[in-house]
Amino acid sequence: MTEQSPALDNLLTENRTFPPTEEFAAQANAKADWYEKADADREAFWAEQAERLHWDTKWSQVLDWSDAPVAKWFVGGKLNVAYNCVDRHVEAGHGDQVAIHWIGEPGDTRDITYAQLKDEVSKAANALISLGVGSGDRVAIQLPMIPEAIVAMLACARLGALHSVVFGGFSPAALRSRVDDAEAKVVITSDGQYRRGKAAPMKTNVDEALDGAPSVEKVIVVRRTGDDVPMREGRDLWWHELVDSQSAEHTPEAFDSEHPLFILYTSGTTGKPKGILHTSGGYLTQTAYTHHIVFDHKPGEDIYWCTADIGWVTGHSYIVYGPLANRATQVVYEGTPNTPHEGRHWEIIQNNKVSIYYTAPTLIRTFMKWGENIPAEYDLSSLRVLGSVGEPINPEAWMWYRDNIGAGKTPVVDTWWQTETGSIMISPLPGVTAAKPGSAQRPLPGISAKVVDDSGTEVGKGGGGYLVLDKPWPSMLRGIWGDEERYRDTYWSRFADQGYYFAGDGAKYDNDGDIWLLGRVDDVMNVSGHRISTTEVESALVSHPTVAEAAVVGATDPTTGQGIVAFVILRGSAAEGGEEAVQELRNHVAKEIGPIAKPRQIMVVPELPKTRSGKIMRRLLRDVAENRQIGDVTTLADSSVMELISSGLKSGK
Ligand code: 6R9
Repeated sequence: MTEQSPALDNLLTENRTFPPTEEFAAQANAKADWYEKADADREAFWAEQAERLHWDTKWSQVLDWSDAPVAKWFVGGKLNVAYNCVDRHVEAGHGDQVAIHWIGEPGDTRDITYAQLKDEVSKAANALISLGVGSGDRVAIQLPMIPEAIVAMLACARLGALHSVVFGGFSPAALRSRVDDAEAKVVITSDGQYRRGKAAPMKTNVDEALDGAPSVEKVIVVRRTGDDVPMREGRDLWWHELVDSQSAEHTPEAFDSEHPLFILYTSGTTGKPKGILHTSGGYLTQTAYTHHIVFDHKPGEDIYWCTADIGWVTGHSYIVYGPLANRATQVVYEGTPNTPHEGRHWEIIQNNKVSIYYTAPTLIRTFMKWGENIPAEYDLSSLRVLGSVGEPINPEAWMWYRDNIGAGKTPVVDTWWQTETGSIMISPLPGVTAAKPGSAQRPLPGISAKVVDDSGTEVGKGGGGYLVLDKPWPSMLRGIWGDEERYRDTYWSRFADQGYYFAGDGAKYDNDGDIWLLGRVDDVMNVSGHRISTTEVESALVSHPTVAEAAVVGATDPTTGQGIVAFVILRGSAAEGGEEAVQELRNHVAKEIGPIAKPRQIMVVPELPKTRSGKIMRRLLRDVAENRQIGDVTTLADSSVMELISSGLKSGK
């Protein structure tokens, strides 16, 4: 019998652990026995979590999975999502509590209480009604990080209209394809946006995008930068003229638990963007539940800050729906982290006494590159929970985060989830879990995930393979807008026999059975028959003191099938690189995780190509490594990065 090679090799070991302090554990929202309790009766557990919300009509059945893979949660229940996020807090006497401390990039600020938010959302809802928007209609939103973005989303939710939020910087073509696919009736945008200290246009891009768009009847324009913009007669309306004059009275209607809430497009690695569809009751239950236990959030006490853009699912679930359902007071910041200086985030934390901070590894690595002396200048003692999302966090970045931002003692939660999962699925629980740097560790109580091999059989401890979700969960996607076939194909066909949801990520169990995420399976490298994850090699590179960021790809190799090509950004004085530095890094990887993972080639680059949510686009780096024409760059945060990389390499830098 020949031994079957593993779906994914397990190369990196990590022995550091950080158990919670007694003090934290004593006050934690999460309880250790919830895992068992949820396993004993999952539906009863979720029914209990759904009680966090106000239901106008109670459900008659927790889960209907008879039409799998399309789930129905809290069947027969009725609720209004916006009422749950706003009105009920006002009715409970918290109208004067600040919901949003908004901070504009140029330094202007706005504090919005729950009572004010209720008025704003009601007025915006009345404005949309005046334009003929009703239940089931689609509204596209392309706005910077300003309060109107949140108000617009909640106004749609209040009316049972679906929002489709598009990143502020997306090109006209990207906006247009999303508007067309969803057949949006109304588009909400702004005159411009502040980016890196400058006002940049937005409305002109939207005009270009919507030229001849068949579904669009009205465009609402928020004034943000004050720049002159052309307004098209009969189509375009100013937000302040339309919304401000509306009545602040609006009675929310209760919608079915499975009423659609929003569509959010995710590009995936290739092909046409997928319009991920989420519905109401299950989505709000799980976003509220996870925000409560994963961040240990205490309403009225904590100041919460999630740095995501509203155009990313993280902004939907952990700026808008989860936190507002839980009556959070949160910071919303409009701008970039280095405007006007590299301490901006720490200054905001200090001045607003932020206690919970949730950001992405890409930003943490950027902060590392800028140096720990910058956060050291600020008082960050208000922080008590730190979170990470979007990519695997390298153990060294995790340690840096805890040591330099969390004073060496705050819990760090590495939260794994996807646009498709709607909410956090795998994460340590602060106050419960002994944390390990770089590991998302364990599915949350009520959630089930496994690491399986090619045949769908669960791998043992120490084994690597594919991450699957083997049981339905309340905030799961209900489909891809307009394409049910693609929904089944993309997520449910790979392990159809077992009925597992295939997440597209590689993962492994360590010897304690904790889960480690290893990057997208499309990026896995095959070197002489060894299946090596990009994450492990990148983490080994980042653990070298000269490396700020690293991305690795597999490039065709005549002898080994694929060879590992690494792109690295070096720190400070090391930045020049040179042959010696590169040799040292190759040896460092071999020493950390074994000779098989030693990169064939290391290229020193000034930047890496990233999406707007900060994910490295390895596909484009593979094009460079294999000397191909560079592919589609439309979802890059900064499309000039690829030129920068290619020209630097050609000139031998
Ligand atoms: C929330 C979000 C989903 C993909 C996911 C995975 C990667 C997200 C991660 C993580 C390792 C984490 N990802 N969080 N990988 N550890 N904590 O990012 O949604 O933009 O749809 O991306 O992001 O690859 O499959 P989305």
